[in-house]
Amino acid sequence: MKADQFQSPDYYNLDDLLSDEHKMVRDAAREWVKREVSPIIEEAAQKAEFPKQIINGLAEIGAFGPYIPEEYGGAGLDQISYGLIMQEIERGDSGVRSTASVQSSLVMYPIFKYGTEEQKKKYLPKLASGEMMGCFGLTEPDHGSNPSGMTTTFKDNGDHYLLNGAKMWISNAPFADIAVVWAKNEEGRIYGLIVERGMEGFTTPETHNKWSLRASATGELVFNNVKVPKENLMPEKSGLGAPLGCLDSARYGIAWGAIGAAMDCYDTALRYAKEREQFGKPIASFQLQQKKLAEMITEITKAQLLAWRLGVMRNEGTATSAQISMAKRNNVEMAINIAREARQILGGMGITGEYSIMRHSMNLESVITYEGTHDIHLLITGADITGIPAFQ
Ligand code: TGC
Ligand code: FAD
Repeated sequence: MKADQFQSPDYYNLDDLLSDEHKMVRDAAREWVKREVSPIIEEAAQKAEFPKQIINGLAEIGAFGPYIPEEYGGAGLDQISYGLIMQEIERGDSGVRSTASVQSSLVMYPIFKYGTEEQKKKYLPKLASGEMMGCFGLTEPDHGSNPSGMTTTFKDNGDHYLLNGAKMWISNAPFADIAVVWAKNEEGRIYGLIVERGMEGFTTPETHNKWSLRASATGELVFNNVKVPKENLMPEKSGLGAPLGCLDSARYGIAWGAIGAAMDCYDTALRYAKEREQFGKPIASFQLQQKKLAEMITEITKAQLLAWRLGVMRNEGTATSAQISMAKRNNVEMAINIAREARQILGGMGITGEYSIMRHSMNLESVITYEGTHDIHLLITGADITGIPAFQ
């Protein structure tokens, strides 16, 4: 793979909207990605291996629990810093950002929000340092977009719960030490349980043959009469709103992350177009290529503004779930379109692993599907503006 020459586009001087702390956090993440992710990520993706050696570095740049308070090992940062970290990591690779998103928003966040004080003390510091890795089990083989239909259940069995069922498409499952698992009790009420690797009857078979997110490990969670200690149930929130609350935080991170992937594709295509000559001129001199590049920077700039404004509202505590859905949907579509156009600017070279664009393009096929599909987010906006849910 070519040396990482990334230069971040900032057409509307958005840096002026950032504090010194935001820029410091962002620049540290950017430097780390250049140093530790870019040199190894293509090979990891080609081999379909999660590069475990980056876990410590992710922890050091504050990517595990950026907004979790310092007393629990988190970085204690605001939502804009969290977004900027996700942007920089996904500039490197969506799969690496997935690992950070899951650990922060889908494992640490529910423990922090819905867990007991004992659970917070036991798990959060280790998750923040990367000593312990987690995964999040909501999706099932027969319930993806409609998680409320889940059939994974737990029942009271004296001094423990008995957990049965299966989860599918779970990021980090093959190596996670713990899983935050959403299951129904005997009354059909959804709760989150912390399941630890090693519990009898709990297995995590890996999902192979993915063409997307190849540097991220995906797997199943299978529960066969798993005895889960009662103290592992997170008691502070139940119902579908509990896992969906975690998704709000992760979807927000993706709205920023997708900008990173798009910026990398744009920057690569711009440099290539200025260097590559055909018909005796740089291809950047042709109007058709300029149209592509001009539209890319326009769309990136709009997405940056959307994410920044959403971050401000998240900091104020006023952002709605529907506003988050709009940003996730818009920014991922923006990124996938830019990846496709950028790939074409590189001609044949665009399909090779010499450049990052094809990997981003394939990764974004997962990003547009997970954390709520493109269709589901449109329906969330539709329901919000009309007051009429059209999910069924
Ligand atoms: P609905 O009746 O609308 O809502 C049920 C309850 O939940 C509340 N609620 C929310 N609460 C917090 N945040 C949100 N975003 C919420 N959305 C809804 C709602 O108020 C209600 O509360 P209550 O108290 O009245 O019970 O539920 P529904 O069954 O009609 O479903 C709505 C729908 C389709 C929007 C929802 O189920 C959905 O978002 N589906 C998509 C599923 C999804 O996103 N799965 C993601 C799995 S995790 C993942 O993909 C990780 S990828 C990780 C990575 O690698 O980065
Ligand atoms: P389905 O729900 O079967 O949808 C199939 C198609 O039907 C989609 O186009 C969808 O938009 C459309 N559709 C569904 N319902 C409607 C409707 N009402 N109206 C119109 N169209 C509709 N899940 C986790 O819990 N944890 C994870 O860590 C995790 N990681 C993932 C990693 C990867 C790489 C992938 C690919 C997925 C991951 N997921 C995870 C699962 C992901 O959230 C689901 O794939 C996603 O929610 C969609 O569910 P599904 O695949 O079952 O598709």
